[in-house]
Amino acid sequence: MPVDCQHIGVRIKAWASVLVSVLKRIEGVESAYQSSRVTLNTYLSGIQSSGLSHLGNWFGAMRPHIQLQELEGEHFYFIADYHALTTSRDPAVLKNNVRELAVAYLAMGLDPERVTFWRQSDVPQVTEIAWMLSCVTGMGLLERAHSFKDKVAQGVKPNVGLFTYPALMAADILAFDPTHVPVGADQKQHVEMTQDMATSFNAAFGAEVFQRPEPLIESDERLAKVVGTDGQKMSKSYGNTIWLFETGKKLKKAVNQITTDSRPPEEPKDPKGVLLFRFLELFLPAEELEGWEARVLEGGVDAPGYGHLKARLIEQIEETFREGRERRMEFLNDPAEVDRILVRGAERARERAIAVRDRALKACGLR
Ligand code: AQP
Repeated sequence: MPVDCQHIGVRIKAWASVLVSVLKRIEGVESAYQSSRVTLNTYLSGIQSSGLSHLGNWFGAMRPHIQLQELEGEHFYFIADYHALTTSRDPAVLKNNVRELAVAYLAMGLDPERVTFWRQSDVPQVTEIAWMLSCVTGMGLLERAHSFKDKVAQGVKPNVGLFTYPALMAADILAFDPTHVPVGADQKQHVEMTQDMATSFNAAFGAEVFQRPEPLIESDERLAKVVGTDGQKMSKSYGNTIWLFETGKKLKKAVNQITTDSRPPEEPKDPKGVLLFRFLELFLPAEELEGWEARVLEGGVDAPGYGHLKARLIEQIEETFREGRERRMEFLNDPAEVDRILVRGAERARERAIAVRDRALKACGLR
């Protein structure tokens, strides 16, 4: 039978154009679906009141939390005071840390009208959920937690609370059905454990009780894992932090803790090997930063010494948090307003957590 090549070519072209239009439609549906999901997103995260919030907490967590409140969706942020109890032994210090953390969030722009903001211990349903999750969590999962292992390696004497921290954290999250958990890179594993616990519970009782959330981490690694004055991850328990609102002589003292070496200013140096630049990168505009880097790389009589770089860093930290420091004083002078915000937040948070707790109780036969 003779083959009509021209005819086949026309048919292939026609089919190709139908296929392209179908694919375009699928793409359109997908992006419409994604944008409809964006409006439904629920963001949730917390910070331990185990000390004063530092630059790592700010860049890795608090700043993204405050920026996210601009997006449509629901926003939940809390002060993890039960978590702080794993290390805290001074009631007055713990109380003060809770207040300071609440004030820091509010001073830096968290809007309690748009965000449900509360103290973890005001929502006891979370500890009930933590118990239910512990009962479906293998010891092996908790034994693999990097954060626990790092703390023990740093000489922290572990207690059971520190060991089971991931189960309480999973409950903190799952009690509110969030879709996204904005955290620093160090918490990625804990959010993944939360996903595992949600799946284990649902599978164990054959019910869709908990929703698996996704971690949301700054894509810029310098922000996702801010280094401390000794070059390790900045962490309250490592004693290498710079407090967000530090100023004057104390700020100078903190910045002076940033490890440097004894090489003279004239000696050309690779900025990548100078810890101070990890801090300058967080604060200076790109163009200015490049200028300092070029001068350090070149060395010679015009090269800045570590003292110059530290002075510039101090100036920029002071400037960045000037307004926040002023607002902090206003909130510290109005504790009743801070309490009112936390109490109202806890009421809203409890409502949500009670519904999820009841779902879990029912699924496992306790109700
Ligand atoms: N260095 C950091 N860089 C970026 N993000 C960080 N976060 C903490 N340190 C850095 C993020 O801050 C949020 C709250 O952390 P947390 O205080 O609740 O617990 P943490 O991660 O264990 O912080 P610390 O300072 O190391 O506390 P301690 O020493 O008390 O355990 C999280 O989103 C975290 O990723």
